[in-house]
Amino acid sequence: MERKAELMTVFVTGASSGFGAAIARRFAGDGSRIIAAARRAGALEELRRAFGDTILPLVLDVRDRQAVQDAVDTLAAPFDEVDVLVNNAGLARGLEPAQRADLDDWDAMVDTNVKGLTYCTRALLPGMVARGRGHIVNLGSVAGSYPYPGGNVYGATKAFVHQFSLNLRADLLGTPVRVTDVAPGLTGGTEFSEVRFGGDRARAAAVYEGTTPLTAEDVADAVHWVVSRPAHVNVNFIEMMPVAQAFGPFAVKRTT
Ligand code: NDP
Ligand code: 8X3
Repeated sequence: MERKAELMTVFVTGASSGFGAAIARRFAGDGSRIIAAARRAGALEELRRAFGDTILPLVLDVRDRQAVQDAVDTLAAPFDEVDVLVNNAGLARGLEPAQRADLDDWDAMVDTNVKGLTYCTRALLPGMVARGRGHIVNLGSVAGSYPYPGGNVYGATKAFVHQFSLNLRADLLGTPVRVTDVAPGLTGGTEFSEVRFGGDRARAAAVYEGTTPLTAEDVADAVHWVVSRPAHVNVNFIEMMPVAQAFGPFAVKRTT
């Protein structure tokens, strides 16, 4: 019999799509209160329609440092004591080799996956420490551990997520606040590849063709599992892949 997570207040970034929406639904299913943050209001309203007033839709661009701080400072009861922050908002843009990549794409990934994640963390962490209760779950990626062609800045942002997560634990020793990096591999059914390929649906679909990829619900399960461990257990890192994915040999360029 699965243990139900204690009812909590969970702040999920990127809740309008993919993993974030699945994570919001997973915790809302327990009766937890969800602050569902993203830039697009429509999907957040859908969550509220599905679960009622336990969902607080929050239109927020995590790249906007002041907006993040203002949003956290003005959270009203019963949403003002956040127990869990899921730093999920993020994106990949492009798959070009570094020498041809678009600097605007690189900026978007650094601003969202790195800076946005740190803004949300810095805004919510003091309250967690003061209340003696909290968990930060960061969405990393296998791209943060294993290089691949065209992964350049995207993978580097996820390597940041991994090391930042571990360094947070170092700073938080002596507090009960927990930190976890959840790093999935190939996961279908989200907008990730469509965003990466600038809206090219056919190219996005080809990424998953002939595979059974992970789903957003698989990732939501992992996030829910780490949060629902007993309070003395900190899961530092979970890396997960579909069975259809594994590792290749190092690439070697040979002269003929
Ligand atoms: P989706 O594109 O489906 O979802 C991304 C979410 O992030 C959307 O809700 C989007 O909402 C939100 N978002 C993007 N930019 C911002 C911003 N500036 N401010 C607030 N919200 C933002 O992707 P996934 O669900 O697949 O990915 C979620 C996370 O998981 C990302 O961090 C991604 O890097 C990571 N990941 C994905 C994998 C995959 O294969 N799918 C595998 C490993 C990790 P909106 O546009 O409304 O703002
Ligand atoms: C998303 C997985 O392999 O496309 O983080 O980088 S991958």
